[in-house]
Amino acid sequence: MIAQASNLVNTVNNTFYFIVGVSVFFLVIITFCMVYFVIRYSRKRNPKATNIHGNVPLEIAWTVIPTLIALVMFWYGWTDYKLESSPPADTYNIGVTGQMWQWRFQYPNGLEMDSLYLPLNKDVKVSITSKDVNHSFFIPAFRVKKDAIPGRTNIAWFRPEKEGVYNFFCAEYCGMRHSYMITKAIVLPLNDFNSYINNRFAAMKTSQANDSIKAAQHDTTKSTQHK
Ligand SMILES: [Cu+2]
Repeated sequence: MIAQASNLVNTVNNTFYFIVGVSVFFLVIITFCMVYFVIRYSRKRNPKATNIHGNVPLEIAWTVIPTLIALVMFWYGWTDYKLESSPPADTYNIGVTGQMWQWRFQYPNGLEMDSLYLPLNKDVKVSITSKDVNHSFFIPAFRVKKDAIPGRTNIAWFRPEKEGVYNFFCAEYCGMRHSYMITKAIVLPLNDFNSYINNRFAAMKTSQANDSIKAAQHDTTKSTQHK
């Protein structure tokens, strides 16, 4: 069983189970009828076949019943879609960029990472895009999947409800190393999350500062050598 770690799990699961349930139900009935008819109406038991020309009640039944079933499937799907496409007003916003073959996550303070750190029990909105070809943002434990399309920003939202480390996949074949385009979604309690993000941001700033000092030193040595 896939982990269940977000507020979207129940609605997505219900839709899935309903469709699987209906499919299994009809698979059993149809298979049973096929086998029964093959035996009951074999040439040995039923040597003289009869032709049937239309049966109005039967035709109404096999039009109306599947239509109703399809409408119930649609209703389940629509409920999911409405929930998934209307993020609440107050969300924590993260930018997501897919590229061959890695994910990059941009945080509000300017931090950029290649793992998706998330605050527990906080509504998170992700703005998903791509630098090159189509990718797809997919966290099975959250039941969230959204395409990453170049030149376009797709929105998804969810509320992580269980601390832990979850698989994060690219779910759109995007070239040779597509299967390596895996990372982790890490859910931390809000305080731990905030301090982690701030520490990483500070570390990023220090290393950037060191880099520019090194670059400056490099430039001065070069210019002295030229003299
Ligand atoms: Cu990809």
